Amino acid sequence: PTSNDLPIIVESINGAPRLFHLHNFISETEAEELIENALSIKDPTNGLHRSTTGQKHEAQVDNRRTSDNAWDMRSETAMKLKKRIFQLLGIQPFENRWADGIQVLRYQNLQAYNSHYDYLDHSELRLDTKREGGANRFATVLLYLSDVEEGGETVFPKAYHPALPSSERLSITEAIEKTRQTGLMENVTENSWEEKLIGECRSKLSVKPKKAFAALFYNQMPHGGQDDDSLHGGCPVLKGTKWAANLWVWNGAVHPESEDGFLDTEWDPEEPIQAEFYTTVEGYSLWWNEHGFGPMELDRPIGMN
Ligand code: PD2
Ligand code: ZN
Repeated sequence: PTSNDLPIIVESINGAPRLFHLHNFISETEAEELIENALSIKDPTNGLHRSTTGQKHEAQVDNRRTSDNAWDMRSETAMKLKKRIFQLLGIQPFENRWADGIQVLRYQNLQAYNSHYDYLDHSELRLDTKREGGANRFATVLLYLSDVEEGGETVFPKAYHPALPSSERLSITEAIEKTRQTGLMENVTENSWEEKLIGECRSKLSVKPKKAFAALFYNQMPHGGQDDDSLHGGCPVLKGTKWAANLWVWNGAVHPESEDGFLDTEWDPEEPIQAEFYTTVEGYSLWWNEHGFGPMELDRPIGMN
């Protein structure tokens, strides 16, 4: 049970992709605490900043993800929610290494996250979940922290809402046309990715954001591999501000320890050596001879070539 003391209800919404609504999963107070914590984090890596895509040293600003985000790695609320999410997914005991941090997202007017897969598509063997021991993002839990006046849905463009009669399905163009008539899209450029996404948001399967509401979907197939139907996006906010948070849960450790490196192929001396450094103690910086790579963050590995 949440701190509301109401029973959590898991409502099955769709089969492909596997999408569930979560009722009473997060309380209004917890939603407010996540926003307050995000606003109070001052360091540039974890505090609220323009979102990037790609992992670690490959991370870069992406003009198809225009939101701001913060990483809540250690607040009491974030840890409590992480544990609740693991219980929900039936992954016990709780293993912090099997998830990224709680990521708090803020979308202001017209900000959005174009459709993507949360499953990381790398050629790295350790990310291949069809191989024994391979780990990747398994499930995504989205926590909606604020009401949004218009827009800001999470959309699954490969599916229609299963309860929508097929005679009532709109094409993307029809949905864009209809929304343009409401006057909500005056500042949306014609033929932009935001316009197309809005068309999908208003015709395909989507979850409407609401304060203290939550949703769960799976990025992997039951026997491993990416679920191609799990493509999803964060719709442009058309009025108001959207606050949300996510947790990407893996089916194994996010960052395998070196002794788990059994999946790696043999080392080829022609290949550059890569290493990842992380610390469990605060206050350290990373140095190689005279070269300082900067301060180390807890739970934020620095990758090196
Ligand atoms: O904020 C969302 O609705 C959203 C949409 C798509 C979040 C994510 N993806 C994500 O964090 O992966
Ligand atoms: Zn996503």
